[in-house]
Amino acid sequence: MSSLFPALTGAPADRPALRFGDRSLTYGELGAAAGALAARIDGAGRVAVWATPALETAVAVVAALEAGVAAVPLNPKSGEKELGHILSDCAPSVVLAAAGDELPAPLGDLERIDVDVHGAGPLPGPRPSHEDPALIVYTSGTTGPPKGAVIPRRAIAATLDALADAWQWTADDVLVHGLPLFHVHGLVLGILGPLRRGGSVRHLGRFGTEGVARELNEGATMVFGVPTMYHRIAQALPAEPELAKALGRARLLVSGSAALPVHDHERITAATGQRVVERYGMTETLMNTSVRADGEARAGTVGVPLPGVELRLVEEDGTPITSYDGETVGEIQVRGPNLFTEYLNRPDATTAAFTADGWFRTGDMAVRDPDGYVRIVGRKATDLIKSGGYKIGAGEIENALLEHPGVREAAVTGEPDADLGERIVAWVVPENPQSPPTADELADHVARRLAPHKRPRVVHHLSALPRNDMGKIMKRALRHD
Ligand code: MCA
Ligand code: AMP
Repeated sequence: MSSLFPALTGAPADRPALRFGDRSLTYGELGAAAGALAARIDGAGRVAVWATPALETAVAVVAALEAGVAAVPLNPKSGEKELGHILSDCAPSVVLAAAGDELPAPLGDLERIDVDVHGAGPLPGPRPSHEDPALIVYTSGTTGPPKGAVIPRRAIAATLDALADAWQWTADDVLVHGLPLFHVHGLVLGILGPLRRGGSVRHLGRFGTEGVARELNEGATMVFGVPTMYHRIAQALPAEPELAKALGRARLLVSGSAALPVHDHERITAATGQRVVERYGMTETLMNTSVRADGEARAGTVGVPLPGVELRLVEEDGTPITSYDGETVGEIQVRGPNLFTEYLNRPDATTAAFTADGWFRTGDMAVRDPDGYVRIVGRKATDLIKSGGYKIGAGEIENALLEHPGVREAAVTGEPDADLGERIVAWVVPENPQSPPTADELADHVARRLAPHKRPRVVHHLSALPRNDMGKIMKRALRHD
């Protein structure tokens, strides 16, 4: 396979590639730094990448892809339990991190390589094959610890080229980006996407409306964000006329990872004259659909299947729905070169995720308009929560809560939240009703063990959880009194 990033050798060496705050790299510098690091990790099997929002993360991932070594991006805020699980599951031989970054205990036994963003070495010659794993990205399921989705090089190339077609995305685009770099959205779309096009990316370090406005005023053309970010933009617009003007200059505003409420679409369009384009994807499938840059804007839809992606809706029993009537709800199944290959070490989960003829079951429920536009209406599993664009399994948090000595029983649900889409709610039966653990204590406990975004935002104490005759918790019957 040819390089995923032809611009590393084909673009003028002084062309800007990456900027994080006041640190930046041109294509020439990125190629040299990635070449030097690729030589050091050649044959390493798998490398973990301490995925802070920094140049080092981008250089580390590009080096791994050039070397044909699978990279496992790690959330630098992962708690010990989550990190321990990921490391024992994927068994990396090395961790790549920025010099000076402190790594927590579970990484202590691994060889560490500090990423030198000013390194210099030639890019490796022969390329790995299409099907070789490029990334292993951990993603939550309804129960149990996160699973590692193995994403091949072919899927990254296919999805980024399909998006280039849908969004008319070129080397002239400059992306403003404030997403984390340990998930598909921020890493594959936000970093690898501009680099594959030969364009550039300016990462804000952390999302803020001032940063978005500043970069758009200084020539950036595109914004990628999760709905929470667009909600915060919509909230800020009335008081920040400069933000409206800056957004009005953008070529393309893209939202994804969860549904952007129509109200936020409308507020942004009214204030800026711009529409926000939604696309729909998943860690396991990369991108499936999008509203096209040259297509009709239709708030509340995720557009049409991307080139090369087959998409169908199926009934509960698996029968395909053939009518596009905008009303019949079915589960979305997809097939195409954008799909992952497997869940690492989980053949059972991999088999369950696909039909016999190779369609991936997304678990997302949708209808299709007569002209093919897809509208997502919900999810099959109520135990999957989308909060701030992060997918979080209820079971994983319940298990963490049960490890707290003050918790006898626990159930976790999601409830609507204007900012986060959904917020995590914990329903807890305390060991001692006279001195139940506080909400902050439980939030800290979960944040420390798993990750801060998985912490419950609301905690209710109950004397018992509602259960059916089989002893199963009836989550729909959970009420606070
Ligand atoms: C608060 N904090 C804590 C605690 N409480 N830390 C430890 N213990 C606690 N008890 C810290 C947090 O770590 C965070 O720090 C800060 O306080 C604020 O936390 P929080 O309220 O959770 O964050 P937020 O500012 O509300 O975050 C909103 C956000 C974020 C910026 C929109 O949710 C986000 O970045 N979402 C992106 C998710 C994403 O990329 N999803 C892609 C996956 P600090 O601020 O320092 O961090 S989906 C995907 O990839 C598919 C393919 C797709 O379709 O895209
Ligand atoms: P993840 O597993 O974290 O990659 O998240 C994938 C899930 O995010 C999908 O299965 C959808 O439920 C949801 N998702 C992604 N993009 C959208 C969107 N534009 N609208 C609604 N849901 C979305």
